[in-house]
Amino acid sequence: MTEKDFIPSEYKYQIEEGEVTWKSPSNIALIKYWGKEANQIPANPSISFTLNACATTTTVTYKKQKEEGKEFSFDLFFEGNLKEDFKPKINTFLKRVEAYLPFLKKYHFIIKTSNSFPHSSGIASSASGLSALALGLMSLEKELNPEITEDYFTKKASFLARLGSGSAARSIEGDLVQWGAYNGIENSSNLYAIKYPYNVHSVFKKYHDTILLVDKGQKEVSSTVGHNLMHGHPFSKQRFAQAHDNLTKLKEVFETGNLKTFIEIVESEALTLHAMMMTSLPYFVLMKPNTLEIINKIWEFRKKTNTHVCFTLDAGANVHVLYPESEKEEIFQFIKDELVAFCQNGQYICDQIGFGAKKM
Ligand code: 2P0
Repeated sequence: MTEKDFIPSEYKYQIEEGEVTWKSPSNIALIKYWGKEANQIPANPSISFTLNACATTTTVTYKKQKEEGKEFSFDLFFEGNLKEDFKPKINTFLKRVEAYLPFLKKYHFIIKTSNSFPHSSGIASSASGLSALALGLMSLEKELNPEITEDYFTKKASFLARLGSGSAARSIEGDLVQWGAYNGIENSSNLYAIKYPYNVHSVFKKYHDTILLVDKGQKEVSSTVGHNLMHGHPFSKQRFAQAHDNLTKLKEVFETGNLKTFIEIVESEALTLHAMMMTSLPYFVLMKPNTLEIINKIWEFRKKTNTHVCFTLDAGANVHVLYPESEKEEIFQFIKDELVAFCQNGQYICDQIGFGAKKM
């Protein structure tokens, strides 16, 4: 499919008003997206676990205006309060998707959104937030044209979410989601994410992610700035090639359930992401001392116990601790005994692999 396929022809129906609510999860990348062209066209393919507990719930209420507006017309509520300062971000998003949703200026929207995770926990809400909003707008499109298929609905929701924020493209479906053109996966696309289409070993069917909140402060560097620093980065070519190689290796791991190799790839991806930040110009370090304390503790514990606990990182100091269901008691005990002490105010979130966004 190309961008053109997402431009609708005339709508069949007139819809005066309505309301829809979607709950959309966050996701954690195993192979990282870091580097992009315009409109969130990724420089390399990525793959993620969809999460379950970390989610945004967004209600979109729409009412047709007497006349089509010159600007977008919407009110935004975050956790019950009118949020003027979030409006520019939504406005930018609406501008980016307008060509694909030509009805936007015909309606007044009330957007009410809330997150399941604590505000400013350092967990990015762009993936869950923009995917939830994209789905809400797609629900209106489906009202206007009930003939669109489920497959088109899902792909276009991911496509629109991507225009808001790259990683949001991966938050529509579950449980393993791939985004970005890659030779080894049929129908993979830079435009939208797809559910990973091949066999996945049962060990990955129930995987845990305990998110350790090491530093809840505002990120010092926005992801958009970070992505852009991959332009002209001395190691970008090797990095992008490595992501393809890692995806090839991971494909085999998903088939066989080889956790040793899984750990190697996932931890290497996390550290490479941060290595890219440390070697860009300007350079920056988003890990905190406690991030490293936790990583070292995980390595020690894994060596001592032969369990399969591992970590991954986002573009921040928080640590995602990943482990299979069969080892959850032992590893969760370890997390409580030895890792939580390194969290800010002892805060952490127990999450696990999830199955995608839900209409409420
Ligand atoms: C990822 N991250 O694959 C990577 C790894 C963070 C670390 O995608 O500019 O918020 O909105 O496309 O998606 C975070 O960046 O950036 C991200 P934009 P996004 O999840």
